[in-house]
Amino acid sequence: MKIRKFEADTLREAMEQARRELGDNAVILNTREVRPLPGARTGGRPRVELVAAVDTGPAVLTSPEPPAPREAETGRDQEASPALAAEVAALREALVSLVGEGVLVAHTKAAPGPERRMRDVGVDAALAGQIARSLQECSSPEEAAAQWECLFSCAAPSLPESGPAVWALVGPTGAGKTSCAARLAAAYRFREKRSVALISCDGVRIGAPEQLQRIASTMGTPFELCLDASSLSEALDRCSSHDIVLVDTPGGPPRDDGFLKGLRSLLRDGRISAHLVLPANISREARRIAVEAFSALDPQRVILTKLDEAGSSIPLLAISQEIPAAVSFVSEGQELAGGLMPADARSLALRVMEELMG
Ligand SMILES: Nc1nc2c(ncn2[C@@H]2O[C@H](COP(=O)(O)OP(=O)(O)OP(=O)(O)O)[C@@H](O)[C@H]2O)c(=O)[nH]1
Ligand SMILES: [Mg+2]
Repeated sequence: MKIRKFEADTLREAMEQARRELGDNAVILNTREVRPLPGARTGGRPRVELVAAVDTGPAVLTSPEPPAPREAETGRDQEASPALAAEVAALREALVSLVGEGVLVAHTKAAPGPERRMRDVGVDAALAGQIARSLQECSSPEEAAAQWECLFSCAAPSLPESGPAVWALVGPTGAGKTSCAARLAAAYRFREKRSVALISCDGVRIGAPEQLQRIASTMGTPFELCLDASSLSEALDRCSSHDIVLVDTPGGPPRDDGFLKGLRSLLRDGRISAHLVLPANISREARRIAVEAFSALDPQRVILTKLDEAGSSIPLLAISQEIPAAVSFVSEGQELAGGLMPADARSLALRVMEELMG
């Protein structure tokens, strides 16, 4: 293969030069506008640079050693023949010398394929392979979502046959527990017309109880502050006529055994069910630690928050496989009203498939 760079006043002239030198079979690899430096002789007019190539049979470039496959690459990546890899490496080197690394990166560093993207965020390799293969047969993200919604387990929180549903929101620091308590209270109070009470057990975060108390008073719902298990049980007795009692708990480091022990002890009243609030934007490792630690509280449901800050929806696939219970709600944004929605398997799958197929 012969590769040449041409420069002219217009694209047409540059193409003409390429055709003259390389013949009618020349293929244009890249074009760009070259702006002259201040004071250049060209009178300040931009010129056009064109890189073209023509196949001349065996490669005319010297081939370096084939590059060793990168460790993380397996499967099909490694099956490419060494001769082909060498030729690609030589072509790459020639192109870099002609057009520069930046242009080459912009043109050739395509996003990794769906399988790699899934594996990179922690999706089980076998599952990632299966999904990636199925995507090749799907004509739309909707079709793929219909096929893979089964991976997402979503369910509304259960309401007890008698007495109030008492949901304690637990999770890592800053996950969105207090926001969820307020949003759930607003949603059940105003949309579902249920009677709701709010309890804060957060004696840690400065201003947290006051914040919830203000929201409760705006909504006209009772509010209690309970800093230990016995005062919480007494408050629950007083809230027995309500439909739903939302208990906000303090955040803490999931690795801290003392914190978890304290939380378990605080929530020991049998009427309380834990709901794990998990932000979708935390790192894989932080998520693994949080899921493992808070699973000790046997959460009845998981609320996924901060979907809007997650950057990518693909990790939702991994999250769905890791969490210990069905997802009840998902949240986005910081508004009190509207940001919390019932979780729906099809729409979670669609978010992921749109990104993988986009
Ligand atoms: N973008 C975005 N921000 C959120 C979401 N949910 C909560 N937040 C914000 O995240 C921050 C922390 O939310 P909180 O509700 O105070 O979190 P927390 O889990 O109660 O925090 P601690 O009590 O300190 O552990 C606040 O600024 C919220 O407005 C969400 O879904 N999306
Ligand atoms: Mg809080």
